[in-house]
Amino acid sequence: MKRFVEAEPYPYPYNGDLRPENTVLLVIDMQTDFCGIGGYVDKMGYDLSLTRAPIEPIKQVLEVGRAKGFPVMHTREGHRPDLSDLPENKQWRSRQIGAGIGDPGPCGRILVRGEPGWDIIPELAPLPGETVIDKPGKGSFYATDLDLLLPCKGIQNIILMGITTDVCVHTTMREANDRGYECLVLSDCTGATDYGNYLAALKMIKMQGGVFGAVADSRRFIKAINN
Ligand code: C5J
Repeated sequence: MKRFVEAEPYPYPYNGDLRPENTVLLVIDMQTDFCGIGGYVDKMGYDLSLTRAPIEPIKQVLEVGRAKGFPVMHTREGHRPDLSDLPENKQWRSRQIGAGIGDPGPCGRILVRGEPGWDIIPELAPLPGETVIDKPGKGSFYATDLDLLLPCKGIQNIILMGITTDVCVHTTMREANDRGYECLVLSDCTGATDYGNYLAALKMIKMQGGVFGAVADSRRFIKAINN
């Protein structure tokens, strides 16, 4: 049976083959550092309501998706405590905006593995057995084993959620797209530090017939998987 999500700019996935056996729900960087008080994004002075907006819609997608048997994977951006995997220029740039990666903050050392701010927020905590990918950069494929895990599980479709739309979600989607994965970004399950960037990031996906994949909201995705 073919199954499509009412998405833009085309019904997703292109071939109608949407099943728990070939589709992963990928939740990107829902960490305190990106959406919690005292975390990295908060220290930079951005509006936390923008990066917190996707929390409830993601919860709903995960609840239905898990019940239907879709695998869930989570990512966390962070660096080793000795910062040996932190490029000097990344640290330098973060210090320009007053939120130096590796420096102490209200939620521990910023974007450092094992610190409270680096943890996934309790509302979206991974369930036992769900895969968590620790990544040092924006993309979820670079310097991780995601590129091995997905083909081993037979995954063809990636449903992207999380933060931030224009940075880690986009980078991951672009990496996945070049590898031939069929990507869907759920518009209400993602957010950026700037609303204009959020809108632009979603628009970019839909250019050129869906240059990176497609966009739909959580309601349409849930409707499709409930069918
Ligand atoms: C950033 C992310 N913005 N998760 N990370 O550095 O988008």
